Amino acid sequence: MSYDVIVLGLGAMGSAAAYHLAARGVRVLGIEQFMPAHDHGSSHGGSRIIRQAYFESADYIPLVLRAYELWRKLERDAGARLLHVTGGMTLGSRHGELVRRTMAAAREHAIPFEVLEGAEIAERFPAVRPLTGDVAVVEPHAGYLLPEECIRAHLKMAERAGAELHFEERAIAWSGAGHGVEVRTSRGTYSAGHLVIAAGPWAESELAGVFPLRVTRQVMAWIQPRGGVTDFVPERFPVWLAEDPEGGAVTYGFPAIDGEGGGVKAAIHGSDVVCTPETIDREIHAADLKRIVERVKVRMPALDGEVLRAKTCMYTKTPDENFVIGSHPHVPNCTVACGFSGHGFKFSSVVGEVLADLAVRGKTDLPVGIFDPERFEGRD
Ligand code: PYC
Repeated sequence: MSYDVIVLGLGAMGSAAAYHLAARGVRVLGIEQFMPAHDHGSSHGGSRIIRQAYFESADYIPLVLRAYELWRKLERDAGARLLHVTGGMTLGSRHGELVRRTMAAAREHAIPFEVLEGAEIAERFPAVRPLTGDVAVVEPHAGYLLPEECIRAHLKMAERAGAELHFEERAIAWSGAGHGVEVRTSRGTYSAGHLVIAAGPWAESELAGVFPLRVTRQVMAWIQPRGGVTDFVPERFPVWLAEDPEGGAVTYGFPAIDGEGGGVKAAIHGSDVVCTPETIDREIHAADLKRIVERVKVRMPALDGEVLRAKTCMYTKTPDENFVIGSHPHVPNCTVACGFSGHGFKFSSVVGEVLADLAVRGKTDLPVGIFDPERFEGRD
């Protein structure tokens, strides 16, 4: 069977790409090895942060603003609530990288924020006991997305626009073939004019090591706060990121979005435990939970409670922690999206738009220069 575009991987990025392509009248085939919105990769666990004051680089801000527009459009079209604005708090020393870079990025793009100091932080957010010297950069438009619902909404709209979606079908091999591409799967062989590879942590194997990607094991924990969730409800507790007092390491978390009994989700951003989707240890160990609780209770003492549940997921990191989006360096008619480095989900709506632009027009008007796939060429 022949299509205009085949999308390999229907997770966060692939589902959005399939939707944007189909909405443009392109004949799309989407192929996914699992059932939709699965928990084997990087886009599960009920919540993902969305924020505008982008400490990683101000270059992401025009994209995240477009992502907000597209999330709201998707909500209207699919009839689903996906994006919840709670406000966001970035906590740390005024002199630390996290706070300084957050404020600098916000100023560069006139993103609104205010800075709370010392006792003001606990007055606004009673669950927080700031450390000496802490400030909180508070941004009003931050919040969280429901990742599984977002993926389902993109897939629903893709199918409604005419995309053909195959689940529980594993890609075995793909190749550039003349003016197009060919994909062999566990069920058949398909050809298309263009291939989009959005394989998440499977990118390393799908792309045969073309990019220097490093997949790491991450653990998310849902902690029952001592004394209950009163101080953690979204009206009193925003999504947050905090930098360790020694600098560098970042923890993050969410309000109690599932009410009393649902716990408060928190995690450490990044890890040194390298894995693959096949080798990751999906068991949760006492040491995993201890590591998270020890870190978050420093500023949120009530999070010293019982861990109700926990789950592993994976980051796929590039050396500079910027995404890889663009043409495959060696295969014409192939666009790649990978290396989302643990901060990509919020962008998936706009990444879908970019991938559709690249597959159909060979270019995009959105600013994606920092994601150039060729930037690693010639590096060790
Ligand atoms: O994308 O904002 C984010 C984030 C923070 C920690 C992990 N992801």
